[in-house]
Amino acid sequence: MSDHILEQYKRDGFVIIRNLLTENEVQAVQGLRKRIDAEAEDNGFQDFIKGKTRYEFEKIESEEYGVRSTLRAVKNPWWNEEVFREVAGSEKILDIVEKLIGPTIFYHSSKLFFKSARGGRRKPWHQDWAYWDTMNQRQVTVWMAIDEATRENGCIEVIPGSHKNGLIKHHHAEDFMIDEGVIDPDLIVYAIMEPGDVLFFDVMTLHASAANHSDKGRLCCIIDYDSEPKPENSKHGTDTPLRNKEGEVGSLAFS
Ligand SMILES: O=C(O)CCC(=O)C(=O)O
Repeated sequence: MSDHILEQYKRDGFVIIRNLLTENEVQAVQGLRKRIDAEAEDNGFQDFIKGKTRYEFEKIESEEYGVRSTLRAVKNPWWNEEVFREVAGSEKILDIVEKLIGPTIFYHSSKLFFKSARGGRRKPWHQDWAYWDTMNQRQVTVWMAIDEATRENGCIEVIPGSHKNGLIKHHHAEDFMIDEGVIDPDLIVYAIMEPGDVLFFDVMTLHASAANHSDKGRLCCIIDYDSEPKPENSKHGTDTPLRNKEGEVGSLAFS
C-alpha cells in the first residue's frame, strides 16, 4: 500500500481502494445473497437466527413493483457464512487494515447489507463510535461494494476530516443519529463505487447514506476491525486476534 493511501486516511478519515476485490469474490457474495433470499422464500421471509448470525428481511411496497420481500441485512455473517468470511477477512484486506490500525487485529462485527431498489431506507448521519463508546478508538470499518453504489441508489456519504473533531452527541429518533442540522452539504463527499471497490473509514468519521429511489439494489459487505480486544463490559468483538503483535497470522477466531 502506498504512503499516499495512509496519508489520505489519516487526513480525511477515509480512503477508497478501487478494484480491490476480484470478479470472483464479487460474484461469490452476489451468489450468497441469492441463496439466502431463496432459502427465506420457503419460510415466508421471516427473520431467523443461526448461531451468532441474524438474518433480517423486509417488505418493500412501491407503485411500480407492488409488494415484495427481500433480504435487508445479515448481522454478523462472519460466524456463519464462509463466503463472507473469505472475502471480508482475506489476507489482502487484513494487510491494509494492518497499515491503518497497526499489527494487532481483532474482529469486531460485520454485516451483509442490501438496500433494496425503490424503497431501501436511508441511514442518517452518525459516527460508529457512538454505538460502542466503551471501545478504544482504533477501529476501521471496511465497506465493500458488491453492487455499484451511486448517488441514486444511496452510496455512502462522508465528511472528510470529521474524525478529528471528537464525538458528536447522538440521539434515538428515526435511527441513532446526530442532529443533522450541523452537516454542511458543501462538505459531503459521495463514495461512488463500482463492484469490487473498497472504502475504509475511521470509527469517528461522520457518514450516512440516502434512500434508494432507483431501479438498482445496492449490496455491500461491512466489517469492523479493532486494534484491541473488546472491554469486559462490551458484547462486541472477540478476544482472539486474527493477527498478533508480531504480525503473524493467529488462529482465526471463528466459532
Ligand atoms: O451501508 C449503508 O448504507 C450504511 C451503513 C452504515 O452506516 C452503518 O452500518 O453504520
